[in-house]
Amino acid sequence: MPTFRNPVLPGCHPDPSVCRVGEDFYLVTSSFAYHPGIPLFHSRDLVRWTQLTHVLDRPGLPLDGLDTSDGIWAPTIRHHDGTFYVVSTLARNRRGELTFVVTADDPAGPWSDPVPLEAEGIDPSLFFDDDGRCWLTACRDAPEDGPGELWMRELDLDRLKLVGPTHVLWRGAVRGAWVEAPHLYKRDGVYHLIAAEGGTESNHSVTAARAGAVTGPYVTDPRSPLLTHRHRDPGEPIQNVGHVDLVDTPDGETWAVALGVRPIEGTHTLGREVFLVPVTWSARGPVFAPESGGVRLSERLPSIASEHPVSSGPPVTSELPVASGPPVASGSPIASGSPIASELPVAPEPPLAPGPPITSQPSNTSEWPDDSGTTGRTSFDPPGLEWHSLRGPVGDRVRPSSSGTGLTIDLGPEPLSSTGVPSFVARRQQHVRFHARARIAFAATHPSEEAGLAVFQNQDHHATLALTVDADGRPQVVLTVREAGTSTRLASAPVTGDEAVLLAVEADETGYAFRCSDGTQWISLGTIERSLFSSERAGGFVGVRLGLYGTSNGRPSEGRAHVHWFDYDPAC
Ligand code: 6LW
Repeated sequence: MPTFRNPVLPGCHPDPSVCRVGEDFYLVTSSFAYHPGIPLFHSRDLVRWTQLTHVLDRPGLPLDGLDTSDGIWAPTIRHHDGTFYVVSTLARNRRGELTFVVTADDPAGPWSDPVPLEAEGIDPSLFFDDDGRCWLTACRDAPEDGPGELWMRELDLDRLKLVGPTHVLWRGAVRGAWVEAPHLYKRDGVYHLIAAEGGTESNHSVTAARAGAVTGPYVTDPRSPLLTHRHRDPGEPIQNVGHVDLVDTPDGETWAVALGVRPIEGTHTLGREVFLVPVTWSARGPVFAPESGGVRLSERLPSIASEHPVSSGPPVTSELPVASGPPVASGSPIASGSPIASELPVAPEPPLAPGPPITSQPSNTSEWPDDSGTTGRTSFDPPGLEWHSLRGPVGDRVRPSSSGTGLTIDLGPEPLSSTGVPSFVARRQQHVRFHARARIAFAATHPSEEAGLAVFQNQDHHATLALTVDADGRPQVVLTVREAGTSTRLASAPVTGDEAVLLAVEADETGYAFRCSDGTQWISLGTIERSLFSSERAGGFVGVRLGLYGTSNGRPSEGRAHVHWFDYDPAC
């Protein structure tokens, strides 16, 4: 039986929502405080997804000042009568602040400016009934018999305005935590309200209610939860499953996209990822994963994928050669401060040449790839859709170099620990094991100036490997970690300063190892344990990103760094 590998979107892609138009599927996910917002993906087979655009591709909604995990939450995408609709919420301090709708004729854009809706709470969704009426559902605090409730109001499509009375639909089956992520479907005359309960962590679950009329009354599906891994061994590879959206294929199958995580020894760093789950329908409603009862790493292919094995999209497999780093040998000892840093062996003579080219080869097996992450070298001409900034555009400060290749970073006053808009661009970490390297030239003129590589969870949990100068103006590379809001300088190494420097991070199940080289040898600056960057330790809703940044830490500065290239390669 042909199979594919879950997750179909690895790395931080939470709260997936999907719709189909003809043979084309479109999927959106949350983007939190990252800009541009709401990535939109296309697929013909539900397994291979290519990013088309961002729905929020220009500034408009105020993200400045937000925690990394606030911002744009849980969008829903729907198509009706030639128009695409995305509804979502701007969250602040973990509360819905503004629910809005955007529309487009073409999913690739342009998308309209956000139109505010008078909607309380979070997780809005749209349902288009057979009679052409459109209903918005969402969740909010329950004034009594709480903690949360799903509610509904009609959306006037001509005016994009909520009209008529509010209908309270349901307070959940499992209770104890908010009922959220509602989506409504109609099948054989029955309205199925599918929701998430238990919170997005280990008690996450899919629950349901049904009604004979769109506004209810909704009756709890007593089979709830219909999909969950809350009862499973914590050692199982996929956990926290929930927040589903359903879509029918042209040949009549139903599939769900769900969020889930892949923890290692209880912590995960890649964020909440998108898993594809088969669904059948019974007289009692949807049956998730009818064969296995759960979300699987290896799942049977949708029949449309078997029928059209070479549909458009990214390369089918990613059997990537691992870019082996320069050899490690003895060299300058470095100061290593924190208990979480461990010394690595030091290295000789690194080649400063780019790593091996990345190629993709077709798989010989009957299993589809597990790896749809964007990989390889970035020369930033232009940066791909996988690159983001925090809380707003930074194109005036971080831009493709005028020389044609590479990235120029004008230092910004904001450090990565701020909730402003730092001179920072980043992409998702999509593999537990990876190598990332950057070739960076930067001549700091003051110890407050720094530019380099960042492993970024949020403003209070990240590590930087940065070029700067010491108090005497001597160039050096410094490894700094920030945990729970406290920054600790872990190690430093002198560099010659007149050449570009290689900065590298390699990660596996245990930690992130940092190295640098100015062309003479690799110097190891230490390893930070993996769990420091995990959602369990950092809190919040996002996964790790790998980024490039430059800051003057609040001082006026004309400093400018040049990034020749950035490599990201999964490792076996
Ligand atoms: C999302 C909600 C949730 O809106 O987290 O815990 C929020 N569940 O469904 C952010 O992803």
